[in-house]
Amino acid sequence: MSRRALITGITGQDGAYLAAFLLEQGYEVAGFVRRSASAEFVGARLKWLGIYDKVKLIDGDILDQASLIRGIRDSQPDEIYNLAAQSFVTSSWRQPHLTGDVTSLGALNVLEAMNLERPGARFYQASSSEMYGLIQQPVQTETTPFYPRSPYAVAKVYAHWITINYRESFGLHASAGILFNHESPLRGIEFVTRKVSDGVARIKLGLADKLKLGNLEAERDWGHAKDYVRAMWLMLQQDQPEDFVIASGRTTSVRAMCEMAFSHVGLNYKDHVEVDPQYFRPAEVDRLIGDPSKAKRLLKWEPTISVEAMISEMVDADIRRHSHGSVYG
Ligand code: NAP
Ligand code: G4F
Repeated sequence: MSRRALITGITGQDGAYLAAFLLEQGYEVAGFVRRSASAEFVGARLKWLGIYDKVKLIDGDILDQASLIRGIRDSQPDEIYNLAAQSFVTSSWRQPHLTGDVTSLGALNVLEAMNLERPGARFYQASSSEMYGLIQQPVQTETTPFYPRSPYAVAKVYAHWITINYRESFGLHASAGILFNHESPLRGIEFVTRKVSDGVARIKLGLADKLKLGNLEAERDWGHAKDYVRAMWLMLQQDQPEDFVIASGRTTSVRAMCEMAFSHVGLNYKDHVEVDPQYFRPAEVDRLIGDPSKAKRLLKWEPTISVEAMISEMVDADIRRHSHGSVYG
């Protein structure tokens, strides 16, 4: 009998790639979808990957405890991946309460529902390198202290610790992956890599001439979402639940990432990128770089896609998208 997985946040970047990966492994995959007035746009990423009809979508919101309990009772999952969040850092200053509710208490709601209905299942929490914030060590590991710098990051610290607490209190097989930034052609348009790949495509096609960005000196440890969802699954295949840093071990500035993206289509970023202070953050995370040694050792996980290859893929996908007028094509 095939194993069953339940994903919160299945309509997001990671949810879509994880669903595709689990289907390839022979899982039955279900996911919570919140009600939208624009139903025709829901599941666009799943459609782009050609798996919309292969997953079971369940009405549910991680703020609605009863919907989670019902969804878990009905689908009887062996593995539960909690990916749902208000995940855009900038929005977390504009909607701090909502971010706290969804990103921190949402995780508690999923853990509680699992503990009530399916305590033998395995649980994955989508923790974030944003928790390191004002970094306390030059290279971040599983033991580096957190210093969150946004309402989003503060909420993720709560979700991280409540996962560990439920593991220690109730013996749940609950693991947290501290994932560094990961991107893809399915990345939301508001995040910097996709904003740049989309901007490059528009400029190349003559639809725009300038791209306005914020802090070009920020540095991130970027990887590809396809590689990172594989790590989520590997964590739940371990006998013992544990927490892991998932990163590439290399950091790149926003400026250098722009250079890669523009030069991929023969353009110079200096001719098109303008700094606009409206994109500066009230408190910035200047530099992140993770040490994935533990994941390499215990999970045998390694990233396979370089930041250069990923940015080129994203630019090419956005050029196709603008040429065909489709959302993700
Ligand atoms: P994403 O594209 O923003 O997806 C977020 C998902 O959460 C969407 O499916 C969204 O549904 C869902 N969601 C939001 N509020 C919800 C609610 N109240 N009830 C149910 N679902 C809700 O994020 P992502 O990049 O895939 O990231 C996945 C997870 O990993 C997030 O928790 C994020 O914080 C975390 N993370 C991401 C990265 C990264 O670099 N991507 C790194 C570390 C950690 P709608 O489609 O309806 O909006
Ligand atoms: O792409 P970003 O918005 O990602 P950020 O803030 O690092 O958060 C992402 O990664 C986290 C993992 O560390 C996740 F937990 C989180 O959910 C999300 O997926 O910004 C990256 C950097 C920042 O330093 C920002 O100030 O790019 C800088 N930046 C410069 N100009 C910009 C822009 N960011 C955005 N979004 N837009 C700009 O115009």
